[in-house]
Amino acid sequence: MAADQEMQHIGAEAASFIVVANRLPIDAVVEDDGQVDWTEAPGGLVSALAPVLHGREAVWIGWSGVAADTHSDPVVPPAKMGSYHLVDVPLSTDMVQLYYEGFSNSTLWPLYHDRIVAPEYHRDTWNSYVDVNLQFAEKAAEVAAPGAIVWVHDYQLQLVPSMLRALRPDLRIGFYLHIPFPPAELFLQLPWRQRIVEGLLGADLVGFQTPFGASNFCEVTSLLLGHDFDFDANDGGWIDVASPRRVQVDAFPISIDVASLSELAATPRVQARAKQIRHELGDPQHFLLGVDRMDYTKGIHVRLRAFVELLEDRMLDPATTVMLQIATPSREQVEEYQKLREEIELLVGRAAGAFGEIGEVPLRYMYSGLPHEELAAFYVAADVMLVTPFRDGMNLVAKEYVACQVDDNGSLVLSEFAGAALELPQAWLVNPHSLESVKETIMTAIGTTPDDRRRRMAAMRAYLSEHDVARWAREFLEALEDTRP
Ligand code: ADQ
Repeated sequence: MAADQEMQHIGAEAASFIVVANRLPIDAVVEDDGQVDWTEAPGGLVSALAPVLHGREAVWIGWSGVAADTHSDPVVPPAKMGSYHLVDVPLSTDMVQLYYEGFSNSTLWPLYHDRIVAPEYHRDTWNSYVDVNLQFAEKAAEVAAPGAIVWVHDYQLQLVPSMLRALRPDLRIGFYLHIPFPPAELFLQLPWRQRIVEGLLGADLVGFQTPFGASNFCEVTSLLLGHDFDFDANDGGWIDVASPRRVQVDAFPISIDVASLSELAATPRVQARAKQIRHELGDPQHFLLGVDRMDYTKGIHVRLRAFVELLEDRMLDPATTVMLQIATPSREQVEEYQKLREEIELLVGRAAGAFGEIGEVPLRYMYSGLPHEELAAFYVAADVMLVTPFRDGMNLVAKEYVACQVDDNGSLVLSEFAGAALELPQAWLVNPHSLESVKETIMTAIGTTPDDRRRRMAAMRAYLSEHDVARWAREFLEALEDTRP
């Protein structure tokens, strides 16, 4: 579609602020008659950006989540959601398989998460990744006003910054990676490593979750392209002094809407539901909780094994302790995710056989997503939250749990390999590769004094109340606006 037709379609003047992300913030609901309906899927990014959007004409560019060739009628997402005009990037079933399930989730995702499973390197998935990135870049180039700000998100779109720069040199482009950026010895395995680095360097600002991600990126850029970086101690960023545009690289740890989640957790409705949940679980003395997308990076089986061994060792009493794992279905078309689900369900089934009495099963499991308020009630109800990923960019579940402990009660067991560990050192930090240390840490968290528990939780809550998602968005966008004139 030509630029002015696209503008007519979005019903806006050319946009001054553009978000480019793999997914639009909407979900398709397929009705019984095959019609596709849409619901808003607000999420963290939408609420984070709300305060910075005042007075701006904003566009969100992304895929609807429905392959364009799976329905007889064309799949047309709504033109607007909240304050955003939505611009759909239609993807065919082939593209979803190659670009999304293939290169994004079977190559980049495992490579960037420490090779927990082996990444696959296929030329056809790479070629599709290039094609789809170009489609996103072209859409952004079509709708952007002169000098607009474009914020590109995540590992699926790492080529967009340079492609967009080539089409529209006038734009100010920021890129943010939500997952870890791996160390050189891993990243250099990628056959298309240089293309990815050059893709990212099309941005004016490249943001990562942690300083490790930022310094890993600087290192591979030096190794592959010979660029030097100056560290600016004042604002903590690195500047690529070899690039004429002086690309800035920095860490911006993402967060959550702390105030509104704490407010929700404190409501009588959620507090009452939390009590009811404990009651439904048999009013256990200790209630341990895990909440994750079903993903092999999250270390779900590590915490389940630790829990089962603690029961076997008689360190925990199955009559008075309950652990619940809630796992949201995720990437179910990818083989590694199917294997993981089978492995987890086998573990849960064995534990039920070994320790379950009638009406008394210490390890519970739900394979479903929960509504926001219900999830908050589970967080409020849990005595110990187990967050044990092998590698995680940030991990918002850890922050959500802390935000919900409005009485400063509750213990967080947190992997050292989650970005959140750098910000929440008062959690019970644990190495998920060591089953013994996970077991010991669970027991320490359960056995700590009420005073110690409160002191730790209060410190984490104080930190988070100052570092919420609105601050994250503001700091990124201020840094982006401060890059070259
Ligand atoms: P994810 O890998 O998806 O995100 P995470 O940060 O924990 O991981 O966010 C998951 C979100 O899904 C949370 O908001 C959580 O509440 C929600 N969720 C999980 N299980 C749920 C359930 N059963 N029902 C309802 N909601 C559920 C990626 C990176 C992270 C990074 C985020 C944000 O992998 O490292 O923190 O992006 O940048």
